[in-house]
This record gives sequence, C-alpha cells and structure tokens, in this order.
Amino acid sequence: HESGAHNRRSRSHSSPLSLVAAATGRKPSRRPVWFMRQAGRSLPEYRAIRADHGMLEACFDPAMVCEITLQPVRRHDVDAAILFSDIVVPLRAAGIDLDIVAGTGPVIARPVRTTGDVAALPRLEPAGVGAIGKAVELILAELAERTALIGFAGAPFTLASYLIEGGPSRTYTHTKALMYGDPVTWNALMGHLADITIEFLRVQLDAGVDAVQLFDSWAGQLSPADYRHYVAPHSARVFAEIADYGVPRIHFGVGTGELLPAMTEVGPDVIGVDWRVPLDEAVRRVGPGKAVQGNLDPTVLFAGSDVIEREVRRVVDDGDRAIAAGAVGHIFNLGHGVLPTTDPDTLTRTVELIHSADLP
Ligand code: 1CP
Repeated sequence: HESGAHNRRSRSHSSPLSLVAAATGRKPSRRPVWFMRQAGRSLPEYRAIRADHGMLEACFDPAMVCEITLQPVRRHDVDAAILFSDIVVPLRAAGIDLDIVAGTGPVIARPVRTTGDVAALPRLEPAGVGAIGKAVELILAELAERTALIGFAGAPFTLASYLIEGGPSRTYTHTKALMYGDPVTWNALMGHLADITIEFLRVQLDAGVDAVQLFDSWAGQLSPADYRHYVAPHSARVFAEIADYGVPRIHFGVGTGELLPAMTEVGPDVIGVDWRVPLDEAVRRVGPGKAVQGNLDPTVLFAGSDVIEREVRRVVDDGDRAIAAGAVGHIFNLGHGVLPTTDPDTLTRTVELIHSADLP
C-alpha cells in the first residue's frame, strides 16, 4: 500500500483537525466531540433513506454511505464523521453468508464452531471492499477541512463472537467454550479475523481516513488474564500492521474498566472509556502518553437539560483532570453508542455545550 500517497494526511502538519490534535498531544482549536452511533439510528433523514434500502445494500453503495456519514455532521457540527458501515461488512465482502437484521443486528447463516469451519473461512480481497474505499473518497471530497473522518473495524474477539454465536449474545457461551476448549482452533480463527480487519482498515487508510477506531465492543466479557492470553496478541498485530500510516488509532470496548491497562498494551494512541470509569481514573489505569475518549452515559441525554449540563460539565472536568494526570488530550464522546430514541436536537445542543466549555 502507498501510505499517505493520495489523501488529506499530507496536510496533517498544520492540521486544523481538532480530533487529530487532541489525539496527538497538540492543542485543539476546540474540544473535539463526536458520538459513537451518530450515523443512522436517531436521525429521521437516515430512516427516510433506509425505508427503501436494506442495511447491507446501503453499506456497499458509496453514494448512500457518503450521504448517511455526512448527515450527523451537517446537523450537529461534530468534529468527526464516522464512516457509515458495520463491523460485519468485511466478513460479508469476504463471502461469509450473513445479514444485518433490523432490530437484531448481524445474523450469520452458518455459525463457525469447528476446526473445519475455521479452515474453510474465505480471505478478504481488497477489491471486495472497493465500494468502501470509494465511499471514503466521496466523503473526504465533501467534508469540511476541520472535520475528521474516522474509519473503523471490529476487533478479532468481537467479530469472532458474532461468527461463533451466529448473532448477538448475552453469555458468549459458544465463543468462550471454543476459546477455553480448543485454543489452537481459536488462535487460527483470531489470526484469520485479524488478517481481515487489517485488510479492511488498510482500504480505508489508503483512501485517506484521518483516524481509525478498533471496536472490541464485547471484550469486557473477559478477565484481564484471559484477554491478555487469548485476545491481546491478535489485536496487537492489528495495531502494529497499521502503525506506519501515522494516523491516530482508537481502541474501545464496553465494560472494559478492568481491561484498560491490557487494552492499552496492545498499542492504540487513544483509549475509549465507557461511562463506568471516570476519565481521570482511566488515565491512572492506562498510564501517561495516551489520549482518552469518552464518556457521557448515553442515557443522560434523556434526563433533561439541567442534568445534561451538569453531566457534560463533569465529563469536561474529568477530561481536564485526565490531562493533568498525564493524558495527551481528551476527545469528548458518549460511553457507548447513541440510543435510537435519542432526540437529535438534544445531540445538537450537547455538542454546542461541549464546544462552549473552556479548553484545558
Ligand atoms: O454511526 C456509526 O456508529 C457508524 C456506523 C456503525 C458502526 C460504527 C454501524 C451501523 N455499526 C457500527 C459498529 C458496530 N456494529 C459495532 C461496534 C460498535 C458498538 O459497540 O456499537 C457492533 C457491535 C456492531 C454490530 C451490530 N450491527 C449491532 C449490535 C448487535 C448486538 O450484538 O447487540 C447492530 C444492531 C448492528 C446493525 C447496525 N449497524 C449500524 C446501524 C445503523 C445498524 C442498525 C441497522 C438498522 O437500521 O437496522
């Protein structure tokens, strides 16, 4: 791949991107904010598009991806767009039979549970996600200079959980049974998924995304010891293999308070924190030299403007304390995704509130 050849990163030395500045220890022009799951879900203009198009159909149509990615930026003036896609898109592109079912999420036609199933998994050819690279180019052509584009992928553990369970899960029984019971097959699967993740991220990075986030949404199901033993080597390889792009790499999972040290060891530049751990406490677990991202509880957006103001202020203050404790910057976000019934106007007002707060 030609790192940096044809993208906006050439401008990064005088970058006006507040998100990149906060991620790399430079002073941002304003406190950067974006929201996980800001694209889709809560926006009526998204629902209007999706009324006539399936989720996967939309994900492989560059014009639709571009439009849906830009919708929350137009509305809320957030400092980053996140590519509209899904963590299972590269699996589908590789040829795995799956669908994204409304109200459920990813559903895998034939769950992957045996050594033979793992050996038969297809590889991802970059051409399979050509539409996603094209979408990134369309978005970058339209995005304002001050707005970063974040690419993303699912981490091997979270992808494995969908492939093995066949869909969303509460207990991850099959996943952990394979992990504990057949480590050789487990590592073969995780290695294969790391390859797919690296390829998917490279297509986005080659097309010019300004940052990437690796979602290990369900890693919080594991103890630190098991995370280090069964997961960390594979996630570490993903971070290492994209390091030469020089763009900020964000790592996030839900319920990962106990895993923050281990999730930092695998090599991200920015560590995402859910709402359970205050940002300044997170820095004590992560150590100095990383940026922190988070961590307003998404349900606070339903509690009225007084509570929102108070909680935004608290997260901003925690972010300042995190910086005083050694973090290189703070990117404001929710502790997990925007809930579908969130009032979009509340999101817009919350962004205004965050931008009006003093910088540390
Ligand atoms: O706004 C955005 O965040 C950009 C688009 C995006 C992203 C980053 C979507 C669109 N999905 C994702 C990542 C994703 N997908 C994650 C990691 C982030 C997280 O923890 O939220 C995960 C775990 C998935 C899997 C997935 N896809 C779920 C969760 C299922 C479960 O196990 O609980 C669901 C519901 C989907 C479908 C999906 N993905 C995206 C949208 C807009 C939707 C809803 C589709 C619809 O309209 O029915």
